[in-house]
Amino acid sequence: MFVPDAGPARPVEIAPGAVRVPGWLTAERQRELVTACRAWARGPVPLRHTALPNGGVMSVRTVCLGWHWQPYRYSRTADDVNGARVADFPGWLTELGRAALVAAYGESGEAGGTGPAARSYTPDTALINFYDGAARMGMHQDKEERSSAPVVSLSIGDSCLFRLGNTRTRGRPYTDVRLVSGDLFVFGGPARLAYHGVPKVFPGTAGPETGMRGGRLNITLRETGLTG
Ligand SMILES: O=C(O)CCC(=O)C(=O)O
Repeated sequence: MFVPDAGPARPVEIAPGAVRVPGWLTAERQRELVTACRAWARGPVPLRHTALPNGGVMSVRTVCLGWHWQPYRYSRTADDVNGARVADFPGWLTELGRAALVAAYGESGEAGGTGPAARSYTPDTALINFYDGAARMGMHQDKEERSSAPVVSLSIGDSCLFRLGNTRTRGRPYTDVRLVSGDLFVFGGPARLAYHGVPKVFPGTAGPETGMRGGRLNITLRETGLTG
């Protein structure tokens, strides 16, 4: 039900393996995702600020599907929140992830010839991040996964500055990209372990069509490579 309409969305390569597809999600599909995210945020595990090992908390609020992420591992239960098992990863999100790889990389779904074909992409965790106007995400790598399959990232609501760095350091060189509501961003192949982050959200930049009252929603789909 979430397969995108054939439309004007054209992929733009930001770096080898890292592709933005502007406006990939229609307004209707953004609303459907917002509705689904509202339900997931109610439980069984609530949306929460993730506690960091240094005693701090992330400014972003997150809830997970399939596998629960906490610094720096995955588990089936949210042991750092309420101990509940996270909601299942739905089949329609797998389809959405596969369609995203085709939109970003073409029919083969291959990132630079090194990624899996789109039809075998089997994301099994989703991190749903909610940013209010002051929230940020520091530069980090997504490296708790054992699979090297691409990360699929969807943006809804307020625009943000997304920073795509290199695979060696948190610093330069990096490329800043403005992600707006409906954008798809995929990073795989040579970009799979690139540092990335969100230094800024631009409050009040979303239109009313998403059904959100403010803030930014980001959904990342990943293959953990874990079993059990
Ligand atoms: O919000 C974003 O666009 C990035 C999210 C992210 O980097 C993550 O969940 O690891």
